[in-house]
Amino acid sequence: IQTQYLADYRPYPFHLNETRLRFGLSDSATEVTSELDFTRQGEGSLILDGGTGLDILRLAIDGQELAPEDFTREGEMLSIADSALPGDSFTFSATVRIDPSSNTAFEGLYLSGGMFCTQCEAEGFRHITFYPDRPDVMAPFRVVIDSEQPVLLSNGNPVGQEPGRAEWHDPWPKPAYLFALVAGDLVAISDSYATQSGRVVALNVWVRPGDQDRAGFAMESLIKSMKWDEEVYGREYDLDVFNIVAVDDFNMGAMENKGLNIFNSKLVLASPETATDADYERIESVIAHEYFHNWTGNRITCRDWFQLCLKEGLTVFRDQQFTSDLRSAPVKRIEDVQSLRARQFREDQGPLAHPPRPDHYREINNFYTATVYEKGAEVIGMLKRLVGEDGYKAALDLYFDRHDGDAATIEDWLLVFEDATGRDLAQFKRWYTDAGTPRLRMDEEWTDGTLTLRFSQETPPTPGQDDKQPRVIPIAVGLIGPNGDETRPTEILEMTDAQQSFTFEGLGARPVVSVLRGFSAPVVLDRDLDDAGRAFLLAHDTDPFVRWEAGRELALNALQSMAQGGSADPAYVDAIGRLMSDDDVDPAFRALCLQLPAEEEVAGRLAHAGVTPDPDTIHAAHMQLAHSVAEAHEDLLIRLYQSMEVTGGYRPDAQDAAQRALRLIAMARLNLLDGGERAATLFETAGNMTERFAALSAMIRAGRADAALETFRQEFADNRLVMDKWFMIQPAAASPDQAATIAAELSQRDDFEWKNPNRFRALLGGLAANHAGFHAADGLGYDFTADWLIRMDAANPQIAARMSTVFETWKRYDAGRREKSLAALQRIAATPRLSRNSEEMVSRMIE
Ligand code: B3K
Ligand code: ZN
Repeated sequence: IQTQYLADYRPYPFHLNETRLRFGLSDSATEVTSELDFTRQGEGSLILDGGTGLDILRLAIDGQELAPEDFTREGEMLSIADSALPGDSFTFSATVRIDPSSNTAFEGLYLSGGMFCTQCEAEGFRHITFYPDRPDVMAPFRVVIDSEQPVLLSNGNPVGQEPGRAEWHDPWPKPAYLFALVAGDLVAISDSYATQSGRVVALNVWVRPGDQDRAGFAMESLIKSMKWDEEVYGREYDLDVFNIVAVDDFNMGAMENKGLNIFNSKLVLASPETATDADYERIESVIAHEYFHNWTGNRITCRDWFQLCLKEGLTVFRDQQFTSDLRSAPVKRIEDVQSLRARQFREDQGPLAHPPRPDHYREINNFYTATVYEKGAEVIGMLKRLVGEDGYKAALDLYFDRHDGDAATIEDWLLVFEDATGRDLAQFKRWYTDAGTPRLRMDEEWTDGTLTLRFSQETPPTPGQDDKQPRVIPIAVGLIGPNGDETRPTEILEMTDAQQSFTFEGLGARPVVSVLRGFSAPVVLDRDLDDAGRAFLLAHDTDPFVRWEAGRELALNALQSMAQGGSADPAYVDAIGRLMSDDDVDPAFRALCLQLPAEEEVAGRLAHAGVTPDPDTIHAAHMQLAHSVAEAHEDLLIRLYQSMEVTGGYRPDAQDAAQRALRLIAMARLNLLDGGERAATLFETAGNMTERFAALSAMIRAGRADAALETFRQEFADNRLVMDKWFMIQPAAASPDQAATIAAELSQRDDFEWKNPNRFRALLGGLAANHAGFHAADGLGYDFTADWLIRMDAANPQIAARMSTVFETWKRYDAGRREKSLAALQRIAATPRLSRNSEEMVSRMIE
């Protein structure tokens, strides 16, 4: 396998003036004719990317068919002999035949339930035709689709539509990864939007006939996104139409193709009866994310794939801002930190660690990671904290001005911040080029009204990066007086050295330090604060993040000591009771505080402290702490379960969702005392999926779900998305000793349509979400997972490789588990014809 290096970047020697494509669609023999107008702009031969699945029917230059000696095909490349080029400007043309019906990798042109669709990012276009398939080659596109399918869509504006044929023109130069085509039996729900300058845009959400009544929320979310990007970033939409299509078979969440976003149907379709509050929130944010890419990604794209976080980090940051504006900012921040810690910190602390801007890869699809996306967004959050609101706005305006139409780099991005604010960002750049999560240690010294905070930072080695230099860390600090009042509001301390102190003078009494407010930097903070201090912050801090964090630390400390043979610490149980009974506190925030840190997180914390985590003991500790909370606060939980009931019709807004969240977590705690009684009643009576699904999950945990699971299955057998939930929750909520067996049984069912990525992820992801179940000492979880990864790899390498990350923490555990997980990984590695995707992932994990 060849490794690609950032240092090897060379510009393409030709400029592409226009791309014209004609598709003659047919399930197994689609013909694609391309005409590419090139002009030489540098030294080098004409080399085009093109996979082995392209059957060449004709190649020509300026209409002149090429003879066999005019070109060579090697692997995924077509080279044209210099002698075949007539001069500096010419039109290259190819007619190829491809077979969408055999495309189970869902990359390039494929079929999903009889409908044609495409996925080209990162390198899928080369499976459609020969092309300079790299993001820095941009051109306007003209596309003609010949097909009997009733709806024929591509990028840009429609310029001709007649039965059997459609023509599209996209005037905005774009790289091939943003190309899209859809042809199928689809219906739209339609609306329109007038932009701030008065352009009227036709909006459509295309779904299968029968799904229209579940597409309304996606449309509302799109309109909110268009408005928000105008108001907050001054960015307006730039075509006459904006189409969204829902597709059942899709490798990831969604794709920002210019003017034609293609979505996994689970991120479009929602009704109260079929989608949960979490599904609604996710739909809203992903619709926004893809829409926001129109500027951050499409109008300004990436020079090469090493720069992926240029568009992804920024677009995640923007969608996070959008959700905070529409819903609750503190709750959104806490949720984002939870996800960052669970996914990105885990990645950064294991064998797959890489910088937000990697400098080498073997398979780029393996780098659509939490580090590129979520850490990429955190780095922008830090930049904004350092330069302030005004600096950020000035830098972004300059970015859009200076780079519109460009394929840009992280250097370009940092330079607009330097130019707009006058700051030197040379040291800050390490956040982009270095992997690993810094450890930040804080010690306090108090003398005569002066508080000194001594910080030290250290980043542990990561693969290929042994020595780490200090980073710029914005540390947001506030001080709380002994009576609970804030004595110093938030200020940002800028740490740049390995060790650095900051003093606060003229303080009357010793304050409690509220540090890393709003999670001002993606670091692991270490400080000596006793349980009383944490309980104090949980009760009094004005910063919601630190408040939540204090509760979480109490819970983690309790779990950590219980998992090492200690007993449940009353500090957490008492403090959480006080918070729960405070009706002035947002129910969503209370719900977050009542959640216990995931077992996986406890394992990570123990490993970090040098203790080998035992999944079974951690699971037992988790159950026991939840039980202690339930017993200590039964009356309070019952009161919350009753008072938080939402009456009236279902609305997916933040207020109602918050009440449901608090009510349902109260139910989950009470479930440990009432043997699933409340859950069983709720399952029968609830009218929405949020409550029914929480009830079903609680019933599984209470061991009384057999009939309910069957009722649920019968009711939703025709709804793929709901059935995914059914496949997911059974291994996820099972008792650990049964989880792998249950997953194995489910995988034998006829309705386990494993080639569908959502279904596959539901079952394997459900098992992996059961920490003690996946890591069961008998190794059944590892074996089951490896069997299916091997099978999936032959059909869909991207999905197999992505799912293989369930093994990334294998080195943390005891010798018996390590031996079994390593054997599973080695078995995958030894599979004949293993994909480049899985080969890269597995070898990085084994090394
Ligand atoms: N840009 C796409 C992801 C493409 C993944 C390719 N394996 C979706 C997004 O981030 O918006
Ligand atoms: Zn994105």
